[in-house]
Amino acid sequence: MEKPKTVNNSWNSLVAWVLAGKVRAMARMITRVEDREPGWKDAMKAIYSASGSAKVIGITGPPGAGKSSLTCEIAQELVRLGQKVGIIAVDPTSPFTGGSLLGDRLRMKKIFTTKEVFIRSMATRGMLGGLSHAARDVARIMDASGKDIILIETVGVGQDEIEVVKAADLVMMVCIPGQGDGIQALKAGVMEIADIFIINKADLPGADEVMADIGSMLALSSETGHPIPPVLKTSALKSHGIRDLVATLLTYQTEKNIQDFKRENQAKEEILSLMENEVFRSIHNRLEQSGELSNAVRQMIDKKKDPYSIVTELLQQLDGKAYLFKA
Ligand SMILES: Nc1nc2c(ncn2[C@@H]2O[C@H](COP(=O)(O)OP(=O)(O)OP(=O)(O)O)[C@@H](O)[C@H]2O)c(=O)[nH]1
Ligand SMILES: [Mg+2]
Repeated sequence: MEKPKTVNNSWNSLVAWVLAGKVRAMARMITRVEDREPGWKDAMKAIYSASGSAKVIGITGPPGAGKSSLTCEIAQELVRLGQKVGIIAVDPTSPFTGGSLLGDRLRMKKIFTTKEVFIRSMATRGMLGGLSHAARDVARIMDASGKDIILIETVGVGQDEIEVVKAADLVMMVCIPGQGDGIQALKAGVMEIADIFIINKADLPGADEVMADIGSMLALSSETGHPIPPVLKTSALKSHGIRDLVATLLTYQTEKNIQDFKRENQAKEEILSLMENEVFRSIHNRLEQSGELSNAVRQMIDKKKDPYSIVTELLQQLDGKAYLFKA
């Protein structure tokens, strides 16, 4: 069990600097929270009330659709409008971590060195407590540190990505001309979470066809009573359509009942996943320290016991706390 504690000194000053909007402190706090350094939870508690005002935008779409390029363009436009921007790139191979972007190093450098924009990359694997949780923590730290808009760029459109963008207030789905069958593939699970559709690379042929495909697909789903999300064309390469897109992002209001529903689900998921991590960690530590885990492993390897009985017995020994795990 963790003993109750106040935020220790090194956390104390760090938290104060984060709340004062200091970039280095923000970076440091993110790392320490990601590493689950002792006291991380108290530090998160301490910043919680200062968070909640930033708009978190998830940017998802198939690999190579131009998510990073668009993120860069959007960030620049937001800065032009006086907004403070945080970017979370959930992708180890993201151009933000070393690749080239539109072959335009200068522009990238410009955004890297703008003090209004803070960019943070996050590996897709091995985040303690899960990816969605990690992204949420990072966004919350940026938020408390005074960022107005937080852009989360994911890689691909798989289950992990859906998890990540679930932490967002608004989800932008980036599509491209020639995606054809891809649009069909998007249907599964992703369509429901997208609030805005972008057809990027509209400088290439076929943009109108994709727009029509998406339009008809959305018209079908609107029969279920959902409002039809806006569909916009952009070219990150030529900086076309970016102003309209940003204006839409800034003014977009999810319908009140959908927003409430989303918030409730997000809160519920956050509480449950924190709980899951904590309960598991505490039981794991306990079994490890008491030697029960290694005993059990031995018994299983020696075929003296099966894993099912082992788990049932271990749970029964947990001071009556086994009820936590009943179905
Ligand atoms: N023609 C054209 N090319 C673009 C546009 N936007 C991005 N690209 C190019 O598309 C390629 C992929 O761009 P990225 O921004 O890295 O795409 P991404 O979706 O972030 O890619 P991953 O993160 O790898 O999934 C690059 O070669 C870009 O130069 C656009 O509007 N038009
Ligand atoms: Mg990218």
